Amino acid sequence: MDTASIDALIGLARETVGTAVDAAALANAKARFLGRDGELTRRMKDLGKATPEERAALGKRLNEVKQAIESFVVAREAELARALLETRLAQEAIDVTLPGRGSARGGLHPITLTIERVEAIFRSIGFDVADGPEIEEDFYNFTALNTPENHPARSMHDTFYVEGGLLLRTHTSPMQIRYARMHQPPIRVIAPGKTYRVDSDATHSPMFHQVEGLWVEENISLTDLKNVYADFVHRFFERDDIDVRFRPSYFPFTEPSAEIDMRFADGPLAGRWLEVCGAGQVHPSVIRNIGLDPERYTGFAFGSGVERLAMLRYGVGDLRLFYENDLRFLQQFAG
Ligand code: 2NM
Repeated sequence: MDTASIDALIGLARETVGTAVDAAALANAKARFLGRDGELTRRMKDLGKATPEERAALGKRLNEVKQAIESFVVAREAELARALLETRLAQEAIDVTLPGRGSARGGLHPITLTIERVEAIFRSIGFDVADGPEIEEDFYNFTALNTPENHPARSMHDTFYVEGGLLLRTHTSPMQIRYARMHQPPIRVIAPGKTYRVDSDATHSPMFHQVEGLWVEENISLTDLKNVYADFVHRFFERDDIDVRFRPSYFPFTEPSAEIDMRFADGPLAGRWLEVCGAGQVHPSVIRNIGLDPERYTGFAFGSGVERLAMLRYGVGDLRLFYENDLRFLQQFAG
């Protein structure tokens, strides 16, 4: 075994190990020289064939070569690890100086904003806010409200009936009936929410929102109703130049009944009477149906369309804008 071929082996190993492109190639290169059948291993096995005089020097030299090749492997391992780390660092780098993309901000729907506004005003006058089911029983939606069995509002042309003799509430008053039967006078409550009627055209939606109010106590009169509602409209529209008037009307649940109109002195609607509310003195039968004596207790009730209030307050000309959810419309209300 000649020294030249051993020197050549070192050069070959340095080249092969030093250019291994990844861990697998490096393992192959290592095996090629140091493995069981490796080129160096073979030479070490051949050591026995050398003469005793040669053997010591040759053995020493082969050991040096082995250590050299091992050091090439360790060095290449370190190089590959560092390269891998650098690749990862480059890939995972985040440029913290890039400007952010920002995020779109949500906002409350104008109908929700209107309901919240109405609630805040009536709470400040001492009203509670009732809640209740949108799928109702006939009793709370009609019977307790003094609506006769043959009243047209009960027909399938006007009311959505669902399974089990239930219906979609046609006004928010059933919430007030439920509330009034659970509380003692003085009863001061408003009931806002969704209502449903078989009705659909440019000015009617099968789903719309109402807010109704009810005040039952001893000695409560229509004067109180007019004062409360007039106070409400002035605060709701944030203006003093509003007149309010009552016109005779009819509802099964109030007697007498009235429509409440309002009129702005200024602005685009100036001088026009606008119908904003139905109202009246609570019918004695309704007082009885909420468990009270109509000889002792009287009260008033009213109901307004939330969409109508929102259209007047925000100057919205078309009811359907509230239901289409076009962001160009909705974004104008986002706080
Ligand atoms: C209206 C008009 C008139 C009303 C009546 C009641 C209750 F609960 F006392 F029976 N709640 N709301 C009422 C009265 C509603 O809406 C146009």
